[in-house]
Amino acid sequence: MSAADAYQLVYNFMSLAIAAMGASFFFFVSVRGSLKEGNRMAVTLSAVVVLIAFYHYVRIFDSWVAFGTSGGAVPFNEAYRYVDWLLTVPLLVAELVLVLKLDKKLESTLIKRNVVYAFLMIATGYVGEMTNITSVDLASPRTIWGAISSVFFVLILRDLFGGIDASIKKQSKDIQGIFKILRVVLIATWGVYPIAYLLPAIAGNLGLTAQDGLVMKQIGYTVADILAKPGYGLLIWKIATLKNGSSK
Ligand SMILES: *C/C=C(C)/C=C/C=C(C)/C=C/C1=C(C)CCCC1(C)C
Repeated sequence: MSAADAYQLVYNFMSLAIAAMGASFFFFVSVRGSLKEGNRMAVTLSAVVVLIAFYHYVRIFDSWVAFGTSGGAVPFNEAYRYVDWLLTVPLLVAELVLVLKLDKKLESTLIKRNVVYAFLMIATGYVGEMTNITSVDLASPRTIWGAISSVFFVLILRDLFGGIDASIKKQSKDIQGIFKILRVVLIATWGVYPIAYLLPAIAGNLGLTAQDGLVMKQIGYTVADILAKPGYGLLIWKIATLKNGSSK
């Protein structure tokens, strides 16, 4: 792929992300009013998440354009993504916990603990992201920080899968069904981030160029963000509407 094509491809995905975040913001804001008071919070958080992401994608897009038009002299600012995740990942965890209406004590424990895990996952990942990306050495700082970050990732998944299993079984059949889909979406989309993160470091081992590694990383992060924020928010909304119709 020529450098111009690679630039254009990432540019198009980032542009799509701006559209997806902006459109889903209006959607979540417009549907939240038809939910009962107690079911609204999770959908409100979805709106907040996509609004934060909308703003960051505008900045990400600008930074990509500056990087591309300067022929790489102006570096692309990856920090926008990490600041975005620092804010949105705890909110996404909170959405999932809130929409289930677990008992208050479990709810507050899960939210507090996972906010800390999410913070540590993103912060340690950022340190790794800032290291030399063309290294193919698996013992490089990038992989070591990535591994540390992954420990917190596993702790979050353990809570969202194991920690609330007993409460899920008390929910209606419909909700259990959607919840299963939600968890698959969560693991499939959140799982893309560590893979995308590693691609620049292992591109050489996979027979790809350094440019391919960078392009695939940017597209991986962008597509995962679209699925993990607007896509996930739609499933949360679906659960909230099911809850709306039931007494639980
Ligand atoms: C909307 C943004 C979301 C859901 C972002 C999620 C990000 C992750 C799950 C990132 C995880 C990482 C690892 C598990 C290891 C390597 C470093 C990270 C930060 C990419």
